[in-house]
Amino acid sequence: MTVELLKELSDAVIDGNKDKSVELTNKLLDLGMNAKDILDNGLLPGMEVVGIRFRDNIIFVPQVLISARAMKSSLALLEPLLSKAELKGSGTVIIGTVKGDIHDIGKNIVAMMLRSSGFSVIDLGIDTRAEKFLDAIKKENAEIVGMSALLTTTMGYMKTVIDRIKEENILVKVMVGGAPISKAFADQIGADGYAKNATDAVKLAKSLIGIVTKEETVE
Ligand code: B12
Repeated sequence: MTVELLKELSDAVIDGNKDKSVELTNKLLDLGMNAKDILDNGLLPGMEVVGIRFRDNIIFVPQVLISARAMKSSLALLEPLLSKAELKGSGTVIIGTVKGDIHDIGKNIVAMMLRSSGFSVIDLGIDTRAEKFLDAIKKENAEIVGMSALLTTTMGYMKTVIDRIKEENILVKVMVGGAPISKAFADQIGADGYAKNATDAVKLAKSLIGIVTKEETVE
């Protein structure tokens, strides 16, 4: 039954049916499914299909936008549950999507998961310039800055931000992510870490500030 409902939820995201997506998310929560499972097994697989269809020119920007809207409406229901842990004291993370890039679904999930693991997260939103990152890092005395980029044309901007951080000798760990980013790219631009998804982003953030033991650190 829940497997079918999760499949229906994926389909609602694919179809961009916001009302259905919200209804099914609530139904799964009522049935006792935890928010992380709904995200991983319902919403994300739906968005994956949207990505493939967009890539293959089967659907176009307007359809992707309505799918993103459906996904975001469901995420809004999951956020307070994912953020419930509130284990304060892990550290402060500044996060944002870099300049020129407006993709924020993945970045929002990473922010949500970090909050649920006790990090204090300041989300600078989308299309974020280096100055904005630097100002926030200094103002909040942040331990970590996380940058997201979904476009091959914007991923290079991460290096601009890292170079600025180095120029100003700011002591902050940099983690990067987003679909086109790889560990090799992260190393090349001088980031301290890369994570391929939100779960690994949390492990990475913890390892960057020395919370976990060596065996648990992310490659
Ligand atoms: C949804 C979407 C859109 C939506 C965005 C809505 C929104 N509010 O975010 C809209 C319609 C606005 C859009 C616009 C465009 N898009 Co678009 N979009 C997508 C799509 C289908 C899904 C992205 C997504 O949300 N994925 C789901 C999330 C959960 O995954 P994620 O973002 O990868 O995040 C996870 C990890 O990467 C990681 N992560 C992410 N951020 C971070 C940060 C840190 C610090 C860490 C550690 C980890 C981490 O954790 C996340 C959670 O697990 C992708 C396809 C794809 N396969 O990625 C194309 C895609 C990214 N878009 C693409 C393109 C071309 C565009 C446009 C240029 C289209 C156009 N012609 O106008 C514009 C660009 C606008 C701009 N200036 O940014 C291309 C990019 C190609 C390229 N090589 O650069 C893609 C790959 C589609 C394709 N195959 O052609 N898009």
